[in-house]
Amino acid sequence: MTSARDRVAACALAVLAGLAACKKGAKREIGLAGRDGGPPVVVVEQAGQGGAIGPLEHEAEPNDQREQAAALHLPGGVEGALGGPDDVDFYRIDAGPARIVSVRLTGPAADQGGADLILELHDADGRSVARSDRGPAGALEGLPNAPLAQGAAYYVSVSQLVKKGGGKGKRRGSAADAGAAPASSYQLTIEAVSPGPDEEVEPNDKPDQARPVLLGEEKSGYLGWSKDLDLWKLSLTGFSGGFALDVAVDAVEGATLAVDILAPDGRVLAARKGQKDRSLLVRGLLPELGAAFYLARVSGSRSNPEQTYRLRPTSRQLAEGDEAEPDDDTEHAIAAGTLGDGATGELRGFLDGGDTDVYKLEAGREALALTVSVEPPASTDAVLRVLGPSGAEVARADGGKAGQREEIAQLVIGRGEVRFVAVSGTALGDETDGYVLRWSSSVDLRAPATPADPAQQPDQPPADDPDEQ
Ligand SMILES: [Ca+2]
Ligand SMILES: [Ca+2]
Ligand SMILES: [Ca+2]
Ligand SMILES: [Ca+2]
Repeated sequence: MTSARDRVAACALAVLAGLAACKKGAKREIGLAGRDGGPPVVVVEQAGQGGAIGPLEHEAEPNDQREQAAALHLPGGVEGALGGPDDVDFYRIDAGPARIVSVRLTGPAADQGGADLILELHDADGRSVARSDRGPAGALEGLPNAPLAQGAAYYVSVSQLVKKGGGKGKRRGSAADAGAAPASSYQLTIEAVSPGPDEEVEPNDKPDQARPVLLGEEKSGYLGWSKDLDLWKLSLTGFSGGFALDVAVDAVEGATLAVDILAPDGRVLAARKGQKDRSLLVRGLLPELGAAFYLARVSGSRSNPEQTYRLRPTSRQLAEGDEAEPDDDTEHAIAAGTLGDGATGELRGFLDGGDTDVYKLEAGREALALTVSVEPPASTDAVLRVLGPSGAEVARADGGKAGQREEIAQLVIGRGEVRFVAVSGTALGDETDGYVLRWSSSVDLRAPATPADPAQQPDQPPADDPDEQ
């Protein structure tokens, strides 16, 4: 939904940065004009947004303190330069009505004399509201949808990342920085944006700020700044018994996604972490009885002001043997069956983003030998464990590589004892297929005869048949 605006803004920045990366064909027009060595003028036609940026104003030093900050008009922009590693430039924004703004900061790459820039939005008291520190020099820093409260004053600061410590990198205050280093130029722009009905509205890091999402809907949001948290309210109305909730979040370039599913009272029901540049799935959540909604909390390792993630909750009918989350520990283990001579079972599940699945095998009436195996999908390196009644590990299989079967064979289980089977592993977080877990039990021929019921013991052949010698 935001692509047109994003493209325009990205093109504007690309023009600012002197890059030739823009494709024509967008409805909105962008022009760049310089007047005989005068300041560059960036014109952004924003049919839907009613904004235009340009010409860029020039920074006026000193502006190292908030009290010295010049106004950054909305929409507007400024050309400035950091005079050294310790220089900080402040600009003031007067919000007027409550609104959402997109702030973008660009500068040259390191080989063009650029610095690793940091963009930060502060409230009137100087508290950090949002920070973009993606680096390196030349990378876009941006806050794509920062919320401004009505009538409040805000400050934007531009600074640079200075490597500290005794490494071989630049040192603060070293001779090289004392005055020889050229100023690092930057361009800072700001414009108001209007979220569409399927886009997030910041702030949304608290439950009462979460936007509702119905099953089957798709919503989008930004990992908008460092440590941005986005909460979504996943409606569970109309959920039938035997159906489970699946949540998909599409990949964001450069980021490792994390998705937590929370109960209305804030309990974390599932915590998943994906892998860089990959989507993340949370599958098979069985809604608690009476729960009207769950919360999905989306975050990422790195912000991306240009590309949104997309969130899609769906429902799926569970088949016999499908796991139902949460089942991450012995307390929430899935009852997988009762051990007995000749008893078998087959179960299916997913190991999305650091998930662990625990199954409970009920006590048998006789000493048994348990064999359990897991066949993971191609990209998952599975770990199979058997746990005792207290949760302590009694057996483990982790010899295979990704996609290879793991097995624990002929594990002796005493009469009346409970065992848990735990499946975990390094999964991609968005692998389509799940694993298959199989177990079987048989009377343990090595176990001593059960004293309480000797008549039931089958006739056992001697371990060493003399006739075969
Ligand atoms: Ca966000
Ligand atoms: Ca947020
Ligand atoms: Ca699972
Ligand atoms: Ca699980």
